Amino acid sequence: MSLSLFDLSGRRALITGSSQGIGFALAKGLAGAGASVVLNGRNEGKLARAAGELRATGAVVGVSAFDVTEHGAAASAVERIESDIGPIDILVNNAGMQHRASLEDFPAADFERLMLTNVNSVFNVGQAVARRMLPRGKGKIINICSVMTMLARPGVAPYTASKGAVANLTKGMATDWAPHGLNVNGIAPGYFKTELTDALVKDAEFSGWLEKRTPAGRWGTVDELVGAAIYLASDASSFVNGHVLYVDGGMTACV
Ligand code: GCO
Repeated sequence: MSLSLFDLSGRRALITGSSQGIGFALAKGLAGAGASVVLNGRNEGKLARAAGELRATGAVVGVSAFDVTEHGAAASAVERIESDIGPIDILVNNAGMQHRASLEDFPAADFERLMLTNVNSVFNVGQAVARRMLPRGKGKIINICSVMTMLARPGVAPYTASKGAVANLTKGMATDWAPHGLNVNGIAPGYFKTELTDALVKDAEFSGWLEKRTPAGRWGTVDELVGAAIYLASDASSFVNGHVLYVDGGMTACV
């Protein structure tokens, strides 16, 4: 009985920014728990390749190419998914970007683009999907935060601000939408080896610091985020709302 709490059979998940990295790993993981998935990204070629790789595992995969920073595009894409593929039961707001520079030199245009990609996207897609989940009285929304939700680091102040905003938007969404049967929570990854962090992984000095700073003593691998996503996407978390689950090897538990 207990394991069936985590069964996602018959559920459909939309994962933004899922042609690579954490998004792709979460799509693969949710599919492994029985969900059919819809991949999103801006690049149709990368999406098609990711969908092909996932279908090869037996997963049921759709694709929806749209720019999550555009409110109208997100609304019409969600409408197309719901009419052409089917209702969205699970939304993972994963799309995000990074730009590293000292704050005094940080270009205003890059600051705005980072906020649009990391924060506005959560509102754009979250609102569009919630408008369909609310009348159904159920739905799961998972927003990808970061350890930078809680901690800053030199050179990534805008990213830190954006991930703090995502965590509080998660709490706001939970507050407004839990009365209608939705569960809205966050996952805050620590340092994982992805395309986004490749430059850091290759930096021996940074990697050495990271391994000392993390109680687990290592970088995470993206498949280690799947369990948290299945939990928050499933009936196992039916009374969990507004929670940000840190998956960080213990980094935020210690100085
Ligand atoms: C960076 C960022 C990212 C994430 C970190 C924790 O400089 O790329 O700090 O690495 O914030 O992985 O999620």
